[in-house]
Amino acid sequence: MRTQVAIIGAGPSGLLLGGLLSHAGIDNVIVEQRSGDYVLGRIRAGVLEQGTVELLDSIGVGARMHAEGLPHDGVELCFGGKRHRIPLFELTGKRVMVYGQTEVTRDLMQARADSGRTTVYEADAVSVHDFIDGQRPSVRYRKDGAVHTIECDFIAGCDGFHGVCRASVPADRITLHEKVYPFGWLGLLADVPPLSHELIYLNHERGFGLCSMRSRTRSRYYVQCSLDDKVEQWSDDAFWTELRARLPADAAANLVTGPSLEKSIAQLRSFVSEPMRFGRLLLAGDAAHIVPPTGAKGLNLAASDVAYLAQGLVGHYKGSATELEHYSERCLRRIWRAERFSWWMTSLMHNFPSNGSFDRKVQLAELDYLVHSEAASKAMAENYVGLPM
Ligand code: RFL
Ligand code: PHB
Repeated sequence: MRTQVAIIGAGPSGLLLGGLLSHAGIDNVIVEQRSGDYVLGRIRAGVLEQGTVELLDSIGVGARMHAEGLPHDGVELCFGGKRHRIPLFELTGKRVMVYGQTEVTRDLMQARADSGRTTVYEADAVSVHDFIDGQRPSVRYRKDGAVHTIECDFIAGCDGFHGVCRASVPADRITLHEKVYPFGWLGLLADVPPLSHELIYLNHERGFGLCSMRSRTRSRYYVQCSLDDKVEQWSDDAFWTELRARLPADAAANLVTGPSLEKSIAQLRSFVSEPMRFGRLLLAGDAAHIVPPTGAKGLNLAASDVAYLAQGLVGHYKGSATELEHYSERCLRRIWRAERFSWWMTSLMHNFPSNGSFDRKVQLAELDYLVHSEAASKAMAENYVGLPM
């Protein structure tokens, strides 16, 4: 098989890049190791920045998002038993869209199926070759017992944190920056009406909590948990009891509980690999960087990476190398600002095992300042709704 761009991974990065390239008339093939149903079963992000919404609109896949997604004008921060609203729209003129990553993925998959472009699901032993110095890179994979090769001009590594692309770069060409946090998030999805019409981020002595949603009838909640916890140890009852204990009394009284549809534990990590281009291999999304989910930035960063990448590739095929040459630099500037914001919000909202009473008091003082200073609220709001591309 021969194509212009071979995309590894059919998560949001790979599917969106495929959509942008197809829209610009650039041929592409996506190779994914899992099945489509498996990809759709991973419950992850819920908050889209306006830039991400506009990108989905630009390739004509935004209709269901606008019909079913929930535009939010504010978020709440809760600490010391009180709720405080950050009026995002009032402070920035921008809102965010609550629409699950699963739904974004489903819409992109549908558009891809309609376009007739090739997506290979359940590809085994995917490997990438001849990208550093060669002009003719290739991708190999095994499917139904046979080995297949894709010859291409470029390989886009959209295969997530555990993917094969970053791992195939010679160690002396890449620099990794990493911070692992000493706790995780236990998430629960349930068909119960959300506690409130906006998201609530909780800072509590017992640990962080988050009340989010997927629709007016489906809620997504998280509680900070220990890294040693196993999801099987957490019954639904234990989850609801813990969440209720972290909520202020008025909110706890409104909490509607029900059986979980899904429960999982996510580790929190900050990670950046530099650069993002290695000859004809270009990394995008979680393959190149991870943020802790506290700032709701992971999927949005993946979207801005692939927007820059699509621009670079379109430029290349029109005869201009400049945009592709600056791909890493353009992405990394935005990535580091999102890394900083995500690290800051994680530090502000969680109970760190090493924190003493002094650190705890400083955390509360910072929250107090944040919600009572317009300048501080605005700085948070600007980052939360997404810095300009
Ligand atoms: P993905 O989604 O991991 O997709 C990578 C795909 O590559 C495939 N793959 C391979 N394919 C072929 N060959 C191989 N060798 C392969 N190895 C892997 C995988 O099967 C997979 O299908 O990466 P991508 O596309 O870069 O997308 C990134 C986002 O998924 C991620 O950043 C977000 O989910 C992060 N995130 C959030 N981001 C937001 O913007 N807003 C949020 O509200 C938000 N909440 C979250 C989150 C992540 C969470 N977890 C689970 C860490 C909440 C949580 C709890
Ligand atoms: C979610 O709804 O899953 C979600 C929302 C906001 C975050 C993280 C996750 O910061």
